[in-house]
Amino acid sequence: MTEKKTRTPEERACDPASVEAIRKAELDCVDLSFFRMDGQKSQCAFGTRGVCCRICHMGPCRITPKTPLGVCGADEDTIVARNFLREVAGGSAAHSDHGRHLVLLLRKIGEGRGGGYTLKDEKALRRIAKAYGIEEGDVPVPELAVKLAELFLGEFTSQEESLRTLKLAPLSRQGVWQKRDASPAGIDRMVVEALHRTHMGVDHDYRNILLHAFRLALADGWGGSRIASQVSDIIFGTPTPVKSTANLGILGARTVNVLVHGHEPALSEMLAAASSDPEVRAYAQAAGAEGITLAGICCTANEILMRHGIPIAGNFLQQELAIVTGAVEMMLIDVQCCMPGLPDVARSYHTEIVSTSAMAKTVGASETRFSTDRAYETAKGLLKRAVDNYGNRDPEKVAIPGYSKPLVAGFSVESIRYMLGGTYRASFRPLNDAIIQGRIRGIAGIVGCNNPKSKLDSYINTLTRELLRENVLVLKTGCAAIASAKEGNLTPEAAFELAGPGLREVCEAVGMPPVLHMGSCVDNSRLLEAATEVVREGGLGDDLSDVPVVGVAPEWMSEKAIAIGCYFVASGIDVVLGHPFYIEGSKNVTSFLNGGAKDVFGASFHVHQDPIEAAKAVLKLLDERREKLGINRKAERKLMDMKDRRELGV
Ligand code: NFS
Ligand code: SF4
Repeated sequence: MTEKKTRTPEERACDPASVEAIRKAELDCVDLSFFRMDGQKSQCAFGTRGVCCRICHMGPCRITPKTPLGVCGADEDTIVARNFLREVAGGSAAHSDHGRHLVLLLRKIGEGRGGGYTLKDEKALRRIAKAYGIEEGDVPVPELAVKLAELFLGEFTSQEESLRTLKLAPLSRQGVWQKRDASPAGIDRMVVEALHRTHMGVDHDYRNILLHAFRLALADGWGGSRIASQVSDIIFGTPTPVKSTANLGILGARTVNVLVHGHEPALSEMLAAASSDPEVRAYAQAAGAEGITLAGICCTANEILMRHGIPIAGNFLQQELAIVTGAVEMMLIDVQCCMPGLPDVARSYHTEIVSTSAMAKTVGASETRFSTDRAYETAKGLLKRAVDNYGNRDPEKVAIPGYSKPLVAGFSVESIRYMLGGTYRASFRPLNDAIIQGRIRGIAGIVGCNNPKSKLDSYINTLTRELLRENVLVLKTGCAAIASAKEGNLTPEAAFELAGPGLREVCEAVGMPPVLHMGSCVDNSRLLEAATEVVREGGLGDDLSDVPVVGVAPEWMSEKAIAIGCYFVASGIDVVLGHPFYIEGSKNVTSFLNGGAKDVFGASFHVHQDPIEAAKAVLKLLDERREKLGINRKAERKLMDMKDRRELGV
């Protein structure tokens, strides 16, 4: 148990459910990441500044005023840029490998070896195949699935040819990438090349290293992540608006609670199906439970929320807190963002932690290997095991914080198009018009994680409120979206309370929340897709660097967030960070990423540790773009008449 606790529960989290659970953990003497953060109080200044190099064994070398060069002669620019590129490689690899696993499943299904998996959305298959130029209209579905899977696998392995997914970007953006030599070839090759370039004695020019960081990130955003979203839509269905609830209060006092945590949606989809299997339900009832509550943590939560309305137990920093409620029979973990400390927390309660991925074992967790062939059987077996564990729940240790909020999620680009324009004239036109008229000032994509360095959800929610008041439409993914869900901001009613008059009018007319939940972190590719739709619809410039769109990563912690930031910037979208990268040991790297990148890609990073300052920065960036487009006049204040409403398609 970490001794030094310097912050109260109220200082660590802003939602009451988390505050209660942190307090309970203190009483139960359970160690949490929140407390360990305090133990790590003075974190290494060399690491924070990015000037520690342990790439070869002449080192580790640390750059100081007295030792400005490593043993090999590398200076701070080389070292900082190399460390940064390796982080982008880690993040891009994680997203893209997730995408690859889905592509392999798509191919299996097409070949008739998909076990219980089918293609739920054949329309999506045809639509996406068409976008890649391989849909001839008469190819049978299984064959087309195999063809598309092969094409996607080629995106991973292509040696010299640029990614085909890049063609989904606006033409002028493709031109920027060509001109800047930033178009990535195969995703795997880009990751390997990043490791090669950063090996001792290879690439030493920080500009060249950073250019590869952007190139590689593009292979993630337009490649691996985009493919992951597309294939998920084909196999599991393209999301449409769906109602649900979020926060720890969704756990049932008298149900068997099973949490899915991690990122890959294949098993959780099967669990979703199996949780309503009559046999499993009867089994739960026979054990004295009222049923099974299946809920999610982190991005797996977002995946099954988007498609099935399965409730969300919490975001990243709530993974331990969910166990602390004492009411979770089983937590299933796979890849990414699952803390290795979970089994330690679980030891104080009766929760079984089950690791389901052969590449992601955790000491202290039991293992159930999950294969696609027997997926449904495995899912049923796991749920029954959770039921068996229900009897071990210790009523003395149970305290479920009674807080949860309703939400609406499921905003894929397709569903936004329908929502705005209706079935017959589905289009982004009403959104573009609202931006041009100034009713909507611009769009902010708020994404990313939680980080125990700051108060859970606080920055995200403060920033979101500020921007809504200023008529900025907010699109969200990942743990940032869950933060809004817990605040009740993902409901159409939130528009009355929080949105400025222009945004409120649009939300009311369409019946949409002012914050649109677009999915998991790989679904940040949907944000690129949405911004591309805005460009295609016309009237707001011809490149992503023209459109009044800004990305924000408030409480980020993961390498994936760095990769996301880089592909946004390389796509021409400015990104505001709630705290800086580990680059400040190099003035050159810092000034390139936080400024110079604009000359290359038309966008850069901006660091603002205060959410109010961040909101001002977002508005300034949006207004600069509006100014350039010549639409930065004050919105005419008038109430919508019938004509306006008809134009909005309602
Ligand atoms: Ni994104 Fe989603 Fe959450 Fe951060 Fe982790 S779950 S993939 S990395 S912590 S937002
Ligand atoms: Fe030191 Fe150079 Fe080796 Fe890095 S690569 S550890 S700076 S000698």
